Amino acid sequence: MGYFRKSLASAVAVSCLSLAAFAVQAKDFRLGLITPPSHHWTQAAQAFADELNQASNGKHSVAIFPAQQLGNEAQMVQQLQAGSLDMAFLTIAEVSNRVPEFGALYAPYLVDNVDEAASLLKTDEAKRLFDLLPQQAGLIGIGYGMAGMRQVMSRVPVESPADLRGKKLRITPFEPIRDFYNALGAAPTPLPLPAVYDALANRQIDAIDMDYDSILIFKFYERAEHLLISNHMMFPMVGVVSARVWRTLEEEDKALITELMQAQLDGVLETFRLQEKDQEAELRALNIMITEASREHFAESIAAWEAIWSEKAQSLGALRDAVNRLRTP
Ligand code: 3HB
Repeated sequence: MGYFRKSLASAVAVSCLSLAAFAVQAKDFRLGLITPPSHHWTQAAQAFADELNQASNGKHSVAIFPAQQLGNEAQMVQQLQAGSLDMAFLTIAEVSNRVPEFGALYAPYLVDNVDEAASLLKTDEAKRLFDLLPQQAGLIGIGYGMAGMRQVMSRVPVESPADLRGKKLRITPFEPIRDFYNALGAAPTPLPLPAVYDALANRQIDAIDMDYDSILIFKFYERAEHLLISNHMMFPMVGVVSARVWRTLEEEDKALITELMQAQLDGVLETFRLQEKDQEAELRALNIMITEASREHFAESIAAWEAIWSEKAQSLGALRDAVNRLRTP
């Protein structure tokens, strides 16, 4: 074989090889979440998908499955553990059921408002919780997002938290919030977000624990006309990748996914931080009854909550220190 034919042959062989390598590395990822297409979390997931596709020159794609299309969060976590789902944006609800240490983020009045919530979720103390995820949940935590502070909307009049005693109150299905409302004497009723509107309309529940954003998106005020502005908890979200899938990725792809997903999650923190006041004003302008409550009104339930969770979630002290640090000028 002459020199030219030889080098042509090897060039063809090399390009076949790199084509094969290219084909092996290219991934069609799937990302699941429970929020509807109009929710900021879903929009951020879609923006991440578009950016990853562009930044990888079309090599990688991410299909987004919103509104529980792949199942509830418990089912999605199972799929992530099995590696049949690649990524998800999860409330800390299901994560804290599996890794109780995350329950510390739901300490009542750990933070006073969305500004503190967003700042706390960027601290090393909050991010250190991610170290537990691979071992205890088979997940890699990429970064935090959040929704707004938690409030209560009720079909029946509520003038103070004491009026919630005996009421069937919808909660996101997770233990820290259940313990908080049990301590208040309410009857916490776990229901995933997509089921809430109908449960209110059918009068299966009396009240709901919710953030301003979802109250507006889902128009819950049509079915519950009393709003108790309590700001009693923050509501973090975490962007995760299946640990099983993560192990198969090239370092370069891990870095790209981390950078692009983190940027979108930071955007979510910022969006919720900036819109909270306007959304409160929007709700105040509606024809609904509004009462306010603060930490003092919940003193007994907070003490009961602390008795349970200071044992289960030992990072609570470190998170409180971090909040105090944020408050010192
Ligand atoms: C919830 O109330 O369960 C929930 C609210 C959100 C996003 C996800 C879950 O804004």
